[in-house]
Amino acid sequence: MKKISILLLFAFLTMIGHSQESYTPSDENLKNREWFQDAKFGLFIHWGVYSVMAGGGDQGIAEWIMNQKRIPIEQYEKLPSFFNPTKFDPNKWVATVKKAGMKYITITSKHHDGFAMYDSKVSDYNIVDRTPYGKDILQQLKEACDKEGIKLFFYYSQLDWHHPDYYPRGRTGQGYTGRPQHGDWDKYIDYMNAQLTELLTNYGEVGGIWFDGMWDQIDANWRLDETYSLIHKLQPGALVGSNHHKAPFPGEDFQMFERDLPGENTMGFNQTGTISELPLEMCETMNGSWGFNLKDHNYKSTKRLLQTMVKAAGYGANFLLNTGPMPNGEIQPENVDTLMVMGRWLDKYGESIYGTRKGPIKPLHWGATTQKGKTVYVHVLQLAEDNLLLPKLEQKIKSITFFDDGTKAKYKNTEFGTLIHLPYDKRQEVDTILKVEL
Ligand code: FHN
Repeated sequence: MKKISILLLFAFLTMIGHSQESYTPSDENLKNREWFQDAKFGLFIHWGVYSVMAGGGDQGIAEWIMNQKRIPIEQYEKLPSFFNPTKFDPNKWVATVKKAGMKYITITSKHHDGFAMYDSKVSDYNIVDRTPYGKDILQQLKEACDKEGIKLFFYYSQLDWHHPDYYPRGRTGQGYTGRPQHGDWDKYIDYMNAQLTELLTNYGEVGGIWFDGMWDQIDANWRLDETYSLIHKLQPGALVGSNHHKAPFPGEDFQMFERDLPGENTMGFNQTGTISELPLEMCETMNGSWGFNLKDHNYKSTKRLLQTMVKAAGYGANFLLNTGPMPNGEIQPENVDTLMVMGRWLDKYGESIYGTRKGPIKPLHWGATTQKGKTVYVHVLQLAEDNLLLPKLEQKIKSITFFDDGTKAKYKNTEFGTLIHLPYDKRQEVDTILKVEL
């Protein structure tokens, strides 16, 4: 009995060291969670000094080039001196985001290479001190976002291939970097918390912090309790999420899925099948790279991206679509084209996406459902037949109309569900939307 209680106490103590067990989100935070779920569509931006190398001639490499090409810190540190994005125009970025129908931006403040894209005072390994450009990207972007009512989230990599105290090392950043084989882990966490403090005090109200990299050594003592409490103390409304590829830990405000719909695991990242009750977000690339890659032209079609966004919405998840800006500061024209097509689609069909929650029927092979009040939007993404059997809904159906022209759809209720007639001449290339009134 005594042994069991000691074990329980130990388990409890390790748990509280790990995450913010006692966390109760503030009213502001809960309000922002609602805003987040309404927003549905955001732009992910992977931008750092690695963009200068443009993937180094390999298709699958961009922001990982330091690790994949085993570039020692001494050499990699030369990259900032080539980084001079004279064409960076934050207002233009934000205008693109707005036209795309996106409501927020999540940008890398520091990726795994450890280089801060803002004016950090706790380390001179940052854009202001080390590049000829010499200006704070985040500051400029935040000002542009504020003018247009776009929320800004900061991506922050907990994994660091540059900091000497990121020791013991995890699965990556080993051997080649030239760092000594010793370091003080707690000093690294202090450094990280100091940088987060800068991000949460120098840029006004931020949407939230998007953590990544904990998967490098998931069992290390990350002192999450301290970090999450710090964020929630500095900005109670800021949403905390972490791409650790596990079910959310206490203290997190949303759950994210990398390049997979919630619950799916085609990429090998989502090791847990858990879909939590927290707001959800799926992030996706437009080609196969996060950062700018000159050789990666494997662009996904706008149809595919729109359909993924719709399916994500069917799970109640936001769609965070990525771009890797070029080293001159411009967004790749191919990406702008894609965003414009998506924006035009949302101009017309946004009612069935924004402000909705997951529908009564989980996404199936033919499509997905979203819901707002008593209206269910049935998104038919692919269907070979001219009839759709919609599984039984709990509430009685009052009417079914085609979103496009408002005409009534023919349907009949059967013991298996509602059979809806979908003639081919009513079909849309991307998504045939039906409005079902309950
Ligand atoms: O290693 C990163 C990768 O570079 C990128 O930032 C993505 C975005 O979700 N996350 C990591 C891998 O899980």
